[in-house]
Parts: sequence; structure tokens; C-alpha cells
Amino acid sequence: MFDKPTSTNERQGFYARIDQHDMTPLWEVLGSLVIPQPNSPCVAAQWHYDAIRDYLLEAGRLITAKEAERRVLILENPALRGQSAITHTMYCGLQVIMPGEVAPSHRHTQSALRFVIEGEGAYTAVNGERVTMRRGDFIITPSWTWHDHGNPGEEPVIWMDGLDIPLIRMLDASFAERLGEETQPVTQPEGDALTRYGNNMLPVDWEPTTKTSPVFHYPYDRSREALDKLARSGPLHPAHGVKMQFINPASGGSVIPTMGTFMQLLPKGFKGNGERVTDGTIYNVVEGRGRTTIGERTFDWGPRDIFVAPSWLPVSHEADDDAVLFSYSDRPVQKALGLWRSAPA
Ligand code: 1HN
Repeated sequence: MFDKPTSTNERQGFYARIDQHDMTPLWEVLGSLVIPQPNSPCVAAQWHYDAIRDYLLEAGRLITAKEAERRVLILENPALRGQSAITHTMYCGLQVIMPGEVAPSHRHTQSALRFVIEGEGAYTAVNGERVTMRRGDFIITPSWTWHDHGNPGEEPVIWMDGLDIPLIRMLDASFAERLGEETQPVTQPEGDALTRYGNNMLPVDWEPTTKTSPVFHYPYDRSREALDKLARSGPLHPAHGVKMQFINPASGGSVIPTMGTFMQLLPKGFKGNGERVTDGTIYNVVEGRGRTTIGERTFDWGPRDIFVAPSWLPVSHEADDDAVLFSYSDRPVQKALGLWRSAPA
């Protein structure tokens, strides 16, 4: 759209002289800075759980959770290797905690979400409350809250971590500290926050003190039941079936200020229309089999597989069985700034 002016010796000489002063001409780069539509350097990619699960268990033998602080294998966008990023703004990893282990308590300004993939019996603790992690549960660790994980159970427990690490890095707003104790004191009974804040009621004298949801555990059985009922009653959206966003009951907005989280049901036989959105999105398959076409590539998926769709590439889903997809992205950031767009594709 913005074409580069022709190069002349005189101009090149000028550029070389101003280069000495840490300056450069806008007209040489404008066309790559301000582009007519998103053209993300991120690529569409997929991780088949069956192909990587053994590496997680191998990591479980290689290093303790204590030594690693968090035993996580990072899923890096193939076009962003070395940046600990699955999209330009979002981080994704798979964390494993072995029986008997504790991942020590710390806090940081980065917000985290957990999406439980495999195993039972581990807990994560947030704000003095422990929650037992079950498959399909969506759990958050709000910015600057102490959190530790433990596995008093019998089997390895594996979950997906989603964090806003690249975004916070771009903003130079990272703070972190260790509690010093392995585990934080437990002050609330299990389920307290969900009961108090997650039953379409809020305590009468309560006022929010943060931008993050006071509910930190969104159990799968509740989400699944809602999707199931809505899929039966219809109508289905032509592109994304029944897609719901998880919300902060205190604001009606996203659970985490920097990350949007979604769960959708694609009924058996669903063939969705293509759609583009400006938020690069990470998907985790909870149930069912199907395929998603992202730009020129089609990814076949089944339970526990993870795939990423970059900003503005056309995305279309097909489901062979009733399928449930969890997903997350930077959508609330884009919406807060008036930038988010979607279009049929
Ligand atoms: C973190 O604190 C966790 O608490 C997981 O489980 C992954 C990646 C980068 C920075 C902090 C956790 C993380 C992380």
C-alpha cells in the first residue's frame, strides 16, 4: 500500500549519516509497519498429544518439579522459535507434576490459566484455597497471586498452561517473587470461591478489588452441560457452533484481563463456515474428533491435541463426533483497545 521511494546514492548517503545518530527514515519502512491487514509472522501449527506425551513423562524423570520450579515443556510457534511464544502475545506450555511432588509457591504479574488434560489427584492453590484438578477444568492464577501446585495422588497429572508472558514482556511489566515456603497456608475450604462467587450471586457487601474474576475454578461438568443444552436448543452459529466465553461474574468481562477463554461445542457432522478474527487463538481439544482448516493447512485433531490459529487467517472447523474445544487468546486486550475485528472468510 505504501510503496518505497526509489533509492539514490544521495539518499543512501543521507541514511548512512543519520544512522550514526540512531535515526532512520520512516519512508523506507512505512510499508512494512502499517499494512492493510494483519499478516502475522506466526504460523498455524499443531501438537498431537500422543506424539509428545512421552516427552512429558521423560521430563518427569529428568528433573524434579522443585528443581525446575515448574516442570513445563513450552510449545513454541514454529515461526517464533526461541521466544517462548505460541502467538505474538500468548505463551503455551504443558506442565507435568508427578505423584508426591510440590511446585513451590510464587507469584508474578503474568496471569496464568490452567486447562487440565490428563490425570487426577493434583491440586493447585490460589488465594489460600486448593482446588482438585479434573480433566477439562479451567482454572486461573490471577496476576500477583501466590500459587503452588501439589500432587498427593498416585498418577502424573498434566495440564496446559496459558500465560500472557509475551505481552507482559512487551510492556516491561514483569515482577515476581517467591513465598519462601513450599506451599501457601490454606485458609479456605475447597470450593469456597466457586460457591461464593459462582452461583449467580455475589456476597452483598463484596466489592471487586482486582480486574480478575473472584471465581478461579470453572469446572468442566458445568460448562459441558451448558454447551450440551444450548446445542440441542440451537440455533448453531454457522462458523463456531455453540461458543461461549468464560466470564468474571463481577464485571461480565473476561475472567483474566489479558486473556479471553472460550469453550465451544461442534455437534457431530458440523461443517463450519470460515471466519477470520484478529486474535491469534490457541485451541485444546477436550472431546471428539474433527479437523480445522487454518489458511491453506488442515489439521486433523482428537482429544488433548493442541493447535494454534494466527491472527486473520481463515479458520473453519468440522466435527466427526460431538466435539468440544477450549481456546484462549488476547481478545479482551484487543477489545479494550477497540482493535478486535472478525469477518466471514
Ligand atoms: C508459572 O508460574 C507456572 O505457576 C507455569 O505453574 C508456567 C511459565 C512462565 C512463568 C511462570 C505455574 C510458567 C510460570
